[in-house]
Amino acid sequence: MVGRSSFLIVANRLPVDRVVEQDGTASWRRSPGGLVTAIAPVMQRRHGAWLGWPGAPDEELEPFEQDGMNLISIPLTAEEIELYYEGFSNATLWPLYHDVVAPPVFERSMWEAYRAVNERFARAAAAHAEQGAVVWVQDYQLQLVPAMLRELRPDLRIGFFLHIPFPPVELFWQLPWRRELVQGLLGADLVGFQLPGGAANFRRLCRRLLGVPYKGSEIFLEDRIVRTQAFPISVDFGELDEMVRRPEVVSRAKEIRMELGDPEHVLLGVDRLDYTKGIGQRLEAFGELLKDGRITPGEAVFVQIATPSRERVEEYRRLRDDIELQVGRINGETSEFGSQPIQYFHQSYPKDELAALYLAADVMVVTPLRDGMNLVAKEYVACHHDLNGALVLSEFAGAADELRQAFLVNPYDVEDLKRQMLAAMRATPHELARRMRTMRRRVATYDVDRWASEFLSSLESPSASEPAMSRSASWPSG
Ligand code: ADQ
Repeated sequence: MVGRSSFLIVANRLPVDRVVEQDGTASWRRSPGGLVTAIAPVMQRRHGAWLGWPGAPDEELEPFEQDGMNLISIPLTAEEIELYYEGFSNATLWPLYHDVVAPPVFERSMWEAYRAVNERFARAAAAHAEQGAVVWVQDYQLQLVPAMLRELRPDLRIGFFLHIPFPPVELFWQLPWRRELVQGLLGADLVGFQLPGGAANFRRLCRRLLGVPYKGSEIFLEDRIVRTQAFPISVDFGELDEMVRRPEVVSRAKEIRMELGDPEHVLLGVDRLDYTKGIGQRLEAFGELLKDGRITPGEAVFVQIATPSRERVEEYRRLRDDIELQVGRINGETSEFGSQPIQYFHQSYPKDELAALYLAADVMVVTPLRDGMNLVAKEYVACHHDLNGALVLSEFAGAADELRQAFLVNPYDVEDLKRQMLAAMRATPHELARRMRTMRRRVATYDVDRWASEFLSSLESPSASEPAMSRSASWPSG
């Protein structure tokens, strides 16, 4: 039995995946993905507890320890997975917060499940937190938890971080449950966003929707202050930088280039297979460059790695079919015997294999239509101590705010995509080094440790609002 903790992470998923060996024995392995990559090192240092769903329906587990973290499992039924996770989180909030690039689904049953599951997380966090503990709630699946938790445990210091963009007021307004959602977030002492623009959108929304005033980064409720601030997330620069210097990773990178037929340019895309990532747009642009004769099939190879993602959500199933059809069409029209210009892989890879791919790539193509940050762009930069390599980066990724020396591109503009991809392929080593050096300085300085420690020191600083004196948050009428 795990006791109460003074530091808790509350996230949709536990940071582990179950693996079943050939002999049938099951164990847990640290899972890939942005959030886990970012927070696991901090958790291990602080010996905290992590609350989350273990990843399979109806799984009731006793708390257990893994990689120096206490893990507390929150069970979900198959119906809750469908309505809360695939439904309200990924078919309603995900598209709504990403500029409505796909139409959001508004369904009452999904909302009800979202509320019930958020309540379960809040109760579990209340039960496992020591007096005065720090609780850090993660992401869009749990936006009601801060207020629910404050209601149960006003002694806690509660932080919330949103990993995806916070949309402009005009888009958020569509949500039938907009009031409840904003009130949920205002239960936190500190609400963190990737970019200052997201924080500003949130403050404006609070004023318009609830009539609460704000000044600078502070929102004034009747009995306390909620701070809002941007904390751009980052990667473990040191770990990646060390990894790509290992002889086995260096030789694997060389081997990858050989296996690809040793083309002059290796272009690379690495994404969860998600409609916000602009995968179709970049492949279309690459296909046009081939068809226009601006590049030849032997000259350049595009490697697209697409991690399987949310495969039970309709929109994602359709996307997979569309992308695979598109890859087949472009390859069919442009391949020569023995070489296919687009190499497509619908698989997950271990970290060192990804690092070797980053190292092998001359041009990293990151073209989301909207993205909170995009860690792939920063991982690529962290892997190029050789100062070789070009980053083509969408203006709509949060990372573009920091990585100004990338070949910035508007992914909605196919001509711009073609221009920037060509410019990246044709740039001189001197120009690439100049750009890469500045970007590396930025990512090395603002790494994931700094992200987490800045959020936590802001949450724990005395200047943050004192824990509420009353048992519940209150809002002025209006
Ligand atoms: P994601 O949308 O998942 O994250 P991203 O930031 O790019 O997007 O993170 C993906 C992570 O998964 C990267 O660390 C990458 O290395 C890893 N990955 C991708 N493909 C992989 C593969 N085939 N095999 C193994 N690993 C793979 C959300 C938001 C982002 C935000 C992050 C963190 O949408 O905007 O940057 O959270 O806050």
